[in-house]
Amino acid sequence: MLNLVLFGPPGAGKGTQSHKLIEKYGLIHLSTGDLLRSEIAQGTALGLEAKKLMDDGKLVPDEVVIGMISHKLDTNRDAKGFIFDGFPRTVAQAEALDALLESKNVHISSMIALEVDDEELERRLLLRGRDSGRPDDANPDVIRKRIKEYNDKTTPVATFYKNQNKFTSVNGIGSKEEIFDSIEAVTEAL
Ligand code: B4P
Repeated sequence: MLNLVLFGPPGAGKGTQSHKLIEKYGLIHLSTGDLLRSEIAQGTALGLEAKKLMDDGKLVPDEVVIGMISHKLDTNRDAKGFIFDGFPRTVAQAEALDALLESKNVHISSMIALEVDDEELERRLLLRGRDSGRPDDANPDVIRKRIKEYNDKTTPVATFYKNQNKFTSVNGIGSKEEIFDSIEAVTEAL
């Protein structure tokens, strides 16, 4: 099984590159951001709670996202592999993911991190906010808060995978195709 974690700050292009990887390798896309936005669109209790945090640039509690991922793994037992997009975002989530996968006798193949500077992240997210109306992309203060949450709580996840010799980073600046070529090279070498 090919199980990839796509890693990087908000707006690094995880969602964009996930779609290209799915096209090429036929993997199942597990995006916690998309799963949460779907809960919000359906107006569930979980969605209402998540919306408040997301609109404020904060992370949703670990147990909520771990539960969503566990459910998705159970409902896709015949998958060729998964792309974890935007998950894990804390070390607790990374530990929970390892335990979940171990119970199914599978493991993470690699974490691929997209490196993009803060100025470019802000530019991309504001642009998307204008086009998509995503509330967490519309406000520069919220964007900066998301980047701070990433620096405080999410960057240690890279060390977690470095310690397992599963970490590679690629330049996340350039055309979407150029970046995909770099990701593909890492994937083919696995
Ligand atoms: P996510 O939905 O995961 O979104 P993201 O980090 O903002 O974006 P991504 O990196 O996928 O960027 P994209 O490709 O779309 O998270 C949203 C919120 O959900 C979080 O803040 C948090 O509150 C909550 N959440 C999600 N997962 C969680 C978890 N595990 N635990 C707790 N909370 C969680 O690209 C962004 C833009 O850049 C797009 O417009 C794209 O077109 C553009 N772009 C992409 N590549 C480009 C390139 N090469 N050049 C120029 N522009 C590019």
